[in-house]
Amino acid sequence: MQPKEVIFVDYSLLWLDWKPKRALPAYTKRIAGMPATRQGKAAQRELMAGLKAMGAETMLCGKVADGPSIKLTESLGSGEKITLKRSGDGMELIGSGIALLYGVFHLLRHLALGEDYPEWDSSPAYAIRMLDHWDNADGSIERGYSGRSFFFRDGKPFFSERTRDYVRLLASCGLNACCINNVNVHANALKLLTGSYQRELKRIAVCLGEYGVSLWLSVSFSSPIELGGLETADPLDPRVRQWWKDTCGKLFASIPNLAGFLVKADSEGRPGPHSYGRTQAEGANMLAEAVSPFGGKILWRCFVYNCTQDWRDTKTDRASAQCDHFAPLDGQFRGNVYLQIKNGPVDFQIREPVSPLLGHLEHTASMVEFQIAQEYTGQQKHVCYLLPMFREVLDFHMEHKPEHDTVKENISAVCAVSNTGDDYNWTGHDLAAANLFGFGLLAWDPSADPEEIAREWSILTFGDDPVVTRTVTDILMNSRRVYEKYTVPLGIGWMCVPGNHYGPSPDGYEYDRWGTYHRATHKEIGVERGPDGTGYTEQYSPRLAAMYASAENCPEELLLFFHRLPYDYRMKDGRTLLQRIYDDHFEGYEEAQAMSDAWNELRDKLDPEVYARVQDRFREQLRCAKEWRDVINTWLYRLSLIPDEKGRKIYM
Ligand code: GCW
Repeated sequence: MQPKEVIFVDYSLLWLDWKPKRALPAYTKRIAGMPATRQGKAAQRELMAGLKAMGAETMLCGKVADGPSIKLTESLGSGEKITLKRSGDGMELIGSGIALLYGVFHLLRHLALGEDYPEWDSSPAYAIRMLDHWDNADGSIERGYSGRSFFFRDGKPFFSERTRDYVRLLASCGLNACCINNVNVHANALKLLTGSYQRELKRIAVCLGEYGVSLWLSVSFSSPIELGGLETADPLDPRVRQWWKDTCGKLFASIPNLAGFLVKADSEGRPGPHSYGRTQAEGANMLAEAVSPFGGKILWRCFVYNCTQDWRDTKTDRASAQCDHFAPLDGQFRGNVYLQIKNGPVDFQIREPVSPLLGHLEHTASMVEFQIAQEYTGQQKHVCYLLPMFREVLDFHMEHKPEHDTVKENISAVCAVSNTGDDYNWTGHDLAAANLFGFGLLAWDPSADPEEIAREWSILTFGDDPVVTRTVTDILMNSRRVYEKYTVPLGIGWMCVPGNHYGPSPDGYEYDRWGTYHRATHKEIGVERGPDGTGYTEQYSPRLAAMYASAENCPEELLLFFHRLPYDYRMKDGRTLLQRIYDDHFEGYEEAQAMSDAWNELRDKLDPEVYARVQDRFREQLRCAKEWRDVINTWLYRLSLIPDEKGRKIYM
């Protein structure tokens, strides 16, 4: 006889690990209302389980309760809009099944935060609030820093209890869409389209659906060749179009809750319409037509650029590529195509200007793609809370229209590259879970305050000791600026080790094909992107173009993104450019040290394992920050032979 398999839940529940509360309002004793939908029932179940975990003795009362209660009133057809209102001494939640679920999580969170009557009347800002997984079928994750995939194992989709808990985490912060496989679609993942893994996919899809999360798949543009045996993937070829229609017919019929495809085409070696002399619009529209009978959508990435650039070519500018390729096509995409635009016109760096393409799409649906996987921002070994950056982008005025011209008003959806894996704590660094939670809240309400989110996340995760909350919130809020200071200066980006993108290597990409150059000499550094340079600034509205084109008016944190300047260029505060870079690197390291010291002060206030895990990460962050500081400063000193004015140690 086979021994029975014992299943251990070997992972944390993050902010859903509700802690016992001393005092809960009396209404938490009773749940009234009888939701009929699967999502409504999930809401009721979550409410019951959450309240119990907080220490309430809750009972289900049927339609009406005798005494103060939480009443779940399910109203069909009202989308995601949720109302939480005080009703006598109780609370009433009104909305569709999925809205009730969002309402329940809101209520639980606010009870955990100590609020008795958290009234809320809210609809999400975007209909698609998405996480993109770069998970491969073999279980590895491209740019994954927290273990292996929990969606794939041994070449196939994989379902476990963890899938359910993941989906609960997503829904609890308002996320409602998830693409489970890498945009770089490798051999095994191709088969996701053909029905080979229907059973496994369906299980995942059904589980996601129960929590209102739609399933998306990344597909390869040349699937008709790779899977269909055709010799072409030309989007205008009738056989290719028919192949996609037939394939979608079968796939959508067998996978409930499948919402559409995410496509990386003509990008970093991936196949796409350009190979056939067709435009990005012709490529996207062909797929859009194939998914449209099933209400499907196509998320088409705009990360199209020349990745085989010759470093001797000083005219081609990778930053311009998104706009060059897509702005002229505005209006040519079908209604069910969303253009997915990377934050950062170049690539997810710690500091880049807002992509100008976000101001050029009047007639095309668009979405911003953030990256909470910390590829260039410390790989979840360094603490780097990204919400302040996301807020800056969403609040940015593109200045093409007199009003409603901020990024958050121009886009129709948001997504982020996920930072999760099968590590115990899901995100490698315990503090990186704040990016996951925060991204969800911001996707629901782009005006949410990153500091308030950090505070809430800290209380839900570590309990409500005010010293812990203050310290963790401060660490999170300072972390991006600190990381920026000890790594790459003033928006220039890169300077990281090629390939794995971790740690310093200032010339690592300098003579390479990826179009990411600083072109530093003994006198000056940077690429001029104004009208006398690559002309990139011209992609912005006139006032912004003029502002960025002038070194004097350009925001200083982006100075070297836009300009090539001598080391003795005077910054606004009188320091030279070089001295500012030296100072930032020395200060950045010291501030990282201060964050680590602040964490150490919490030793007696935290779970010892959590404390030690984060302390370990800080050790590595400090080692690496010192490396960045010394390599960048020494490299600049060796080029310029200008010493640090304060006489601090630079290595020769
Ligand atoms: O920044 C680059 C990453 C690649 C990634 C690519 C993309 C999935 O280094 O790993 O590929 O971006 O966004 O497509």
